[in-house]
Amino acid sequence: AGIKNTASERTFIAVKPDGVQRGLVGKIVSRFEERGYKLVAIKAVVPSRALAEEHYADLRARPFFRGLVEYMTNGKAPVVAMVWEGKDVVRQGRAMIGATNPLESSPGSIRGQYCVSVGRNIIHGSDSFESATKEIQLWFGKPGEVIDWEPANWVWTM
Ligand code: FUP
Repeated sequence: AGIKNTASERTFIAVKPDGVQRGLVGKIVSRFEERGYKLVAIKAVVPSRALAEEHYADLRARPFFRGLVEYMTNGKAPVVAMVWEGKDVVRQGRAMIGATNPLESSPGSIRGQYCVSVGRNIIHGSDSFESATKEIQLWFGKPGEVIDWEPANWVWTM
């Protein structure tokens, strides 16, 4: 393996329908902005079954898979899908989100502050560089959907 430049890597973050219904989109966006990350894509979308199944393909054999896909796709609220960019954002994003199991998510994390149930854990974040690449392509695969832009230098420090 070569040296990977994580200074400007990107990750896929999604506020799930329960997070949208609870009005947590702004707070979640704020956390990433305030940490110093750059928002390079955002949209509200009710994913197709095919998209949700592909997104969670690794979990296809798990007992909760059907319910998870149903919840993500039922359209009672959209998913707010985002791409965030910056130093170590894949691993930092996971740290900010907190553990999957609510009993293990630290109280300062997003899940640790806002949810108690693994099946309604309000947010998704890519778990590796490879997952991020796949998920960004899956959710924002059309040309021009991810927008590079220059932050003002007084708020952007590496
Ligand atoms: P995470 O990457 O933290 O979202 O965790 P996983 O990829 O293991 O799980 C993806 C989603 O499946 C979770 F966000 C919620 C759901 N899930 C359950 O409903 N029950 C479980 O026991 C585990 C996961």
